[in-house]
Amino acid sequence: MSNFKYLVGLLVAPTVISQSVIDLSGSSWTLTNPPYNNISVQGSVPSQAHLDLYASHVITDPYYGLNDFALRWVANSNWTYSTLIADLDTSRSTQTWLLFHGLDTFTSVVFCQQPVASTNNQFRQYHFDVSALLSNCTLPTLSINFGSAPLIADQIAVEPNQETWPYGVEIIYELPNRQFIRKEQSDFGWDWGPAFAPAGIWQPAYVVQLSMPANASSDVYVRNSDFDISRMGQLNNLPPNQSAPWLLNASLDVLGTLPPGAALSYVFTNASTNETVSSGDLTDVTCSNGTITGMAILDPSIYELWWPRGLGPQNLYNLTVSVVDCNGTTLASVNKRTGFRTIVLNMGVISDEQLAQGIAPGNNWHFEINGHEFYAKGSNFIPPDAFWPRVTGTKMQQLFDSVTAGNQNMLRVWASGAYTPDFIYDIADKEGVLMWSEFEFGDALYPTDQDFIDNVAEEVAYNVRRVNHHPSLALWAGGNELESLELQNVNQTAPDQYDYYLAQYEQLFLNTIINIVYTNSKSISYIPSSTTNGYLELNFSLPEPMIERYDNKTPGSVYGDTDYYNYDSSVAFNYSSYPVGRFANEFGYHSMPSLQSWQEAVSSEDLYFNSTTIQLRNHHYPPGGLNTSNFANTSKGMGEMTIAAETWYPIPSKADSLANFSAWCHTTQIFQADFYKSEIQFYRRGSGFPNRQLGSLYWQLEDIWQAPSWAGIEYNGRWKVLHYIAKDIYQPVIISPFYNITTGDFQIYVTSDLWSPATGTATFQWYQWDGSPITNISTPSTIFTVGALNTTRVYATTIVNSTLNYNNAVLYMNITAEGQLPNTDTTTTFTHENFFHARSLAEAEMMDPGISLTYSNDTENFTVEATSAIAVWTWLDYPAGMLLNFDSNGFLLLPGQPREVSYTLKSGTTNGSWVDQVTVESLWNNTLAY
Ligand code: BMA
Repeated sequence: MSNFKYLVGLLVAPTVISQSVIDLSGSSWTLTNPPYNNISVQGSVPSQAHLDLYASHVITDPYYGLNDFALRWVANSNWTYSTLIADLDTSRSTQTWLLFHGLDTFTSVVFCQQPVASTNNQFRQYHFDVSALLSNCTLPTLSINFGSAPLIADQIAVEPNQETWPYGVEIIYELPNRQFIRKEQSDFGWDWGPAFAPAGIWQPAYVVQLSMPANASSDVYVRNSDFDISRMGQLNNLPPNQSAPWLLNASLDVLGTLPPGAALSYVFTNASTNETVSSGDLTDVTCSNGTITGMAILDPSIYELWWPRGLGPQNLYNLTVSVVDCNGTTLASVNKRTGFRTIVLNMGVISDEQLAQGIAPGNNWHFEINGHEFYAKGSNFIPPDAFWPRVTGTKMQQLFDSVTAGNQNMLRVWASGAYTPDFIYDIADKEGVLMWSEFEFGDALYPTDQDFIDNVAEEVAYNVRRVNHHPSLALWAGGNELESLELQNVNQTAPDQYDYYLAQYEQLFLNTIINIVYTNSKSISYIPSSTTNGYLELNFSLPEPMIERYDNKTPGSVYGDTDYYNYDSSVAFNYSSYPVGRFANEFGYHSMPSLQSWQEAVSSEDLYFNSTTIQLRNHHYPPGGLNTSNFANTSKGMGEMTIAAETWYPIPSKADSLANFSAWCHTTQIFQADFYKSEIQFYRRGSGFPNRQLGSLYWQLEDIWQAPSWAGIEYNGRWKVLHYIAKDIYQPVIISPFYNITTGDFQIYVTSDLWSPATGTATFQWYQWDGSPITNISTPSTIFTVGALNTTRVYATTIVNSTLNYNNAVLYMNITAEGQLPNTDTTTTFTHENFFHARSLAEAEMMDPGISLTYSNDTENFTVEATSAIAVWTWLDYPAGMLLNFDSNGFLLLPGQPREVSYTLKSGTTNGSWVDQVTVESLWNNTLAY
């Protein structure tokens, strides 16, 4: 494939000739490894060296076996991508620019065999005027030399006067010193991923040639733009007036020279009908440093609001903003799809009105969409691949289909990957998934010398401007666990240096970054750190507008969001161990991927629970360096999964070693799902408790590769037990049990995140495992009304030994309720079921449920039925090599009550023969030794 050139014809006077944009994407590149140059293979753009070496069979699949370690040499090498730029006009009188949307990371750029520049930030857009070099060019070559990021990071770390931190502040996963460089932090390893530290032109690259006729200074090319739609008078982090007009601020960064008197115009079209909705000129136009900015006040009555999934429709508009010269000629246009909404993270003081409602004093910590509080249901998004260039739109659409099928309305885009590409935000806009987005800093403190700050400032401005128009953009956070973990680390290990490092933290996150966000966006809230107690004061007239609360808490008051991990599985279902905050932004426990996923990455002789390969692919706990013969850390994480499985479920011990491995993997997934469900229902119940809890985002949505992790979706898109269970417990109206093992106190609540009350009936029945009802405990049905975003108790008792044989008793509960989904005027019937057992299922007197599975060609659904006893954690499974999800899975079956299960086929099969390979099991199968 050759470089692709397109001409942008301008409909103007004959003196202006066309501009030319050459897209450097494709495979007309060569990849070599200086200084040895003993490797020379076809390279491509966008790509990274590992991917091109793999495509050329120089290396095997980086994800296979122990290649995480074996391919360290690739990260430790230098790589050069070079090409001859076809179609480059070397003769014409033009202004010529090289434009890179992403270089990963340390490069020197050489054009026409002459040095252009060097770069040191994966997240910046770079543009270089190479007009002068072109006038001297016989052979238009471009070569980009990438230095080894791990080696350069090590060199930067020992530069004179370089910053240091107390031991342990930088969490080292595999490769050290990531905090000195502006590259995806998890490229150096994380507790769920490998450490490939790839290098390459990972985003599109262009040559832009602008016409430069003698009398024309008016050819411009838009390289980036910022569209901000807010309510008039809106200030960041504060709830705006919902009846105010909309304010559009548009700002275009251009290559070329803006002519005197340049103006801006806009057109909104409805994105589904293409009809023009409004158009006009922007006012207050200013030009400075290659940026032209203007504004318009928009009549709110003509735009439909955008809502997250489940809360209303996702109305979208295409906005075209054009640069127009004084003759009325359009010089350049940029079109972006956007939407009208306000989204605010409200961290304001709890009001008297809220206090009167029974909400605990302190500060709020919840999101408001278009002025409405809502319950944020979702998970944390990590890089979907260690190599971004191979992340396709199809894969991301499938992932977001899983997110929305899973009843999630918000993802937290975690802070140590890469800034999300626009095509993913576009999917989120369309699907109605809010994206809490973060700057790429995590689990370390960072330097604050001027070069570092300046570099970060460019990165932040570019990315804030690039993505600001997406209605799915929900928040900017400075970084991951900086306040809750990093500053605490310093405080504990070196308290005398706390003020010094705190000042640096504030310089970066509460001075530099916040001001860039606030300058470029009025519509988005900011927090310096993902988990935070919020602010003490927000004052826009101060140079540092946000004064943080830190631990300045009043006893009895509730502040901030929570981050909770507890690997002592013995207390997993003890509600008193969970944090009581306003919002849960991280919590979780790791599990194994399925056998089908393992088989993609591990040879058959290594497919057993604690094989060397499996242990070394488990990075919880991370190796903490490059030593791969120390198994102490991974053993601890493997042990945690093992103990949890053994504590809470029958222990698989199958004669067939592969079946045993599969059963073990699956049991770790059941524990994970069980634990998350317990936490999610606790957090959701908090919506009606004094802490007024309004969010649950579990750790983590998806996997970066095939390995043990906190994910609910495996690397190939397959749902773990967790994703099914989260789907179930994220339904709008749920019933859930709460048991205090110490007192025997047992209560059942109905919780709703609808915006109006729902009314229904809750029923309960205790059964023995053989399916026969237990009648000596009274369980009358209850009629209930649950308020908007609230919870109500529908059952309370005390469970004591004398009334129940704990090990032969399971309580089944369900609800049917009528209510309205937000922004609809029709009544919907909501149903939900749940079950409870007071003791570990490891001790339960379970019986063979005799499960049958049939498939109907007419309905194209499966029917699953327990014929002889209760089945718990009923699990339908499907073969490797295809992707589907069932509409429900991991459920309880009462005997004689068949359940129809539909599915969504996503990829991998063209004929229906797979339906015969679908299997069904339940936890009972763990007791069988076949
Ligand atoms: C939190 C996250 C991640 C990490 C996860 C699991 O610390 O912010 O950094 O991967 O927990 O340990």
